[in-house]
Amino acid sequence: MNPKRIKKILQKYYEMDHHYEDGKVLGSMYTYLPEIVLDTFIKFYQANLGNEGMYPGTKRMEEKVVKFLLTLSSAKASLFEKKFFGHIVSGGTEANITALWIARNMGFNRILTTKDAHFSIRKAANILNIPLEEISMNTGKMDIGDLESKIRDGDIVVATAGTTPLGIVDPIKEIGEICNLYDCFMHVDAAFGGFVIPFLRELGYMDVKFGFDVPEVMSLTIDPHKMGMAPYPAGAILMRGNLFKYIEVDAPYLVRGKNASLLGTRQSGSVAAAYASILYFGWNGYREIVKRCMENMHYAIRRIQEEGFEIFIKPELNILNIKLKNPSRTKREFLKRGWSVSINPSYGTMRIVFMPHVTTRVIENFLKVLKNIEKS
Ligand code: 0PR
Repeated sequence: MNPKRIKKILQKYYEMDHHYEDGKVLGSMYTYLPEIVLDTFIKFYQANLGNEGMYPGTKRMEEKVVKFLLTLSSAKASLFEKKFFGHIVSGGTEANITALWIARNMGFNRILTTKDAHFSIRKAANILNIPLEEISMNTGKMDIGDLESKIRDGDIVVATAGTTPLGIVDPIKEIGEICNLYDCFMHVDAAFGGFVIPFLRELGYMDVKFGFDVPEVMSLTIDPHKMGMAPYPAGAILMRGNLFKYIEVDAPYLVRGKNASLLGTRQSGSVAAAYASILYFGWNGYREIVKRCMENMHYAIRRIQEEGFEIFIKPELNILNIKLKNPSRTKREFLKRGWSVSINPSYGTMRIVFMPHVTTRVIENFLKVLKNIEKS
């Protein structure tokens, strides 16, 4: 077939998908990206850090991205002082599995986490055959008292900095203080919050620790492909010390002869693109993104309340929940009208992730549809 015909066929399928530009996507943690970032992805699409010896240039960019992530995570020593280590992986799921895989191989043998931890933690527990015990929550946060009563030596405590359903930050510092009293491994899932919390601190919205400035934190998930404005697949796993040795295997036929990641071959155009994004936005650019997302969310809170709807739980990050009588029905009605929305059935809410594509215009359109559905 000639390319023109192929394009025509593909267009049909393209139009079946949702696109951020359409202004009807409310529940996604991803957004549209600058052209330079996408061009970089295509330029480096052949790179495969599964065989990193063949791509020393892309490997250098991976180190630069990791260095930036370590800065976000308040790691004082740089990558090159050999105190902290990191890999770009396919996403938060792989990052969480990798952290728990390392912890298990170090001898830790039970996971403690909350119901609102991302489902990838449950996947990891299942794959790695580690029992998981739930810690109860208090207004969306891990309950310290319940943790204190259940924790014992050998546990892996998984805290979340920016939960998927509510965008709430567990009390990381207090959890660390409890972990300090036991022989525990503490992992923080900041897949979403890692690119938000440092800027909320600078903007004066909150003042909490979530990273390596909490001395007990051994590993951290932080994803460029969420608020880091990088294309999939780009998650990251950061470690205090070179703990990757616990999962390293010999791979004699590869240029480096060793491999220490869950995936073998891995798409690494996204590593170059994540670096391009860091160059494009820089620290101040990311802060401006967070500022705009928060301002749009506060506009939405005011307008939602004006229209007589109720906000569920005071949001900490750029994730907002609206209390509804029958969220499943509301979701169905939105889907029928061409929207992509997300609900939290256990909280009886609809959830909006304020990514850059969720503008005030999108919110006004959303409110019109919401009023219409809720009245019918
Ligand atoms: N940890 C947290 C706190 C997360 O929110 C997520 C994903 C993960 C880990 C797993 O990350 P990966 O999906 O990169 O493996 N949270 C979103 C979710 O499950 C992911 C998402 C992104 C969903 C875009 C929809 C979408 O359009 O809700």
